[in-house]
Amino acid sequence: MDVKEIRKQFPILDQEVNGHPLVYLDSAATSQKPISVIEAMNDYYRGYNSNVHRGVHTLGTRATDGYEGAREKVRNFINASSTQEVIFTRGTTTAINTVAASYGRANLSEGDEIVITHMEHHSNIIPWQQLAKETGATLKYVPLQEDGTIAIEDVKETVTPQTKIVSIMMVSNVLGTMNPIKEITRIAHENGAVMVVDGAQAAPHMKVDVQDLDCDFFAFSGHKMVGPTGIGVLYGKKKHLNKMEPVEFGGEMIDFVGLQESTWKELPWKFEGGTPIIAGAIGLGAAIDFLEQVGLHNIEEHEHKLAAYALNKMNEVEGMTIYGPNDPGQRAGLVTFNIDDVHPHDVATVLDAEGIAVRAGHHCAQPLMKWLNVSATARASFYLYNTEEDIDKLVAGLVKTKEFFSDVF
Ligand code: 7TS
Repeated sequence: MDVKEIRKQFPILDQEVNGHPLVYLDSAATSQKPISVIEAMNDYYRGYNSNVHRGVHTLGTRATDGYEGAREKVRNFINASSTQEVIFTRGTTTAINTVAASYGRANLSEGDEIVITHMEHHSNIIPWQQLAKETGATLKYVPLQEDGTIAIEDVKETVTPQTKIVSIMMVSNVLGTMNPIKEITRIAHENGAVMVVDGAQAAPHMKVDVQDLDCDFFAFSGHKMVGPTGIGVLYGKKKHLNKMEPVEFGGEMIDFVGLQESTWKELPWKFEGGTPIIAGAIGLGAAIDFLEQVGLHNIEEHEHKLAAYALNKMNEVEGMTIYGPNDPGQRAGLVTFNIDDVHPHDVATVLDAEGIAVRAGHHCAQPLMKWLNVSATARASFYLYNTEEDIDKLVAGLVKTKEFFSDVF
């Protein structure tokens, strides 16, 4: 993998911020976009902008081909068995909400259980809280190990025959932990529950095979995988999607409309009410082309190397607390940390003055912050365009932050 060549495809990286070359270490929040993705969307708007699925005119046909062609790219990317199982959504959040509102409302009632973990992102907590309130179901949490991993024994203890839904992230956006989703899915199925996977931090970084995982639903966002904002995917097994009611009603998703009753289009369109996110889907298709050309295995390996390098270097800085598994083999390409006596927002501000972009805050995971016993942390997250040099600059910035604050106090 030639990172130098890859970087040339991301024009945004070639700029100075606060007088320093930009070091972008916030890809877990959103990734940057290569020229091919930007151009694919430009080409659509400049050359064949039209609505899809309706007209016979030439531009409309091209737009439909682009949109449905992107669906096939997604199908192949996650190895779904059919494009009927690939629903375009606004992102991970919308995808999980769709499962909760459609599958959840139809299948849960008082006495049933929903199981999640203490490390989930808010978008994989709140839809289930709301569903539990509406249906009288109970929301249960799998506890975490000291090092921020999930023990299979704890999953076995928490999931029971009353559990109807298990919903767990594949990779943590805070701890970097890679969770044993295949094993957890097996436990969910043994208890008669469906398995929902929040794949927002997995799909961009490793090869995902939904058939191998055997999960029932899988959600991810385009913008974290070099694609545009506003587009994401809900994968669902056909046997569930066929029985599920749509959650948005209107144009595009109907077959026959009468005065009192209507019928729905077949999968996947019954879940895509209204004019869809055409440019976004086309951009996501180009993003998938880009990632596959580099190779998901190469990306994963590169990020593991960066994470191991970062853990090593950052552990050498005095007063540093690093969260999540110590073993780089157990974590994806991000490092969440705190420096003694310095607020993470101050860390991020000092780093920003050096042109280094990291995220500080609760990372949309307040229950996890509570579990870690902190109010906030700083996080550096890596992607295919980051280098060891970026990490050297981060570490130099952290040393500077420490010096700055020890002078102040
Ligand atoms: N799930 C996980 C694991 C995430 O990391 C995120 C976004 C989401 C769901 C929600 O995705 P969306 O595209 O629907 O917003 N995570 C982050 C983050 O870590 N920093 O900013 C956004």
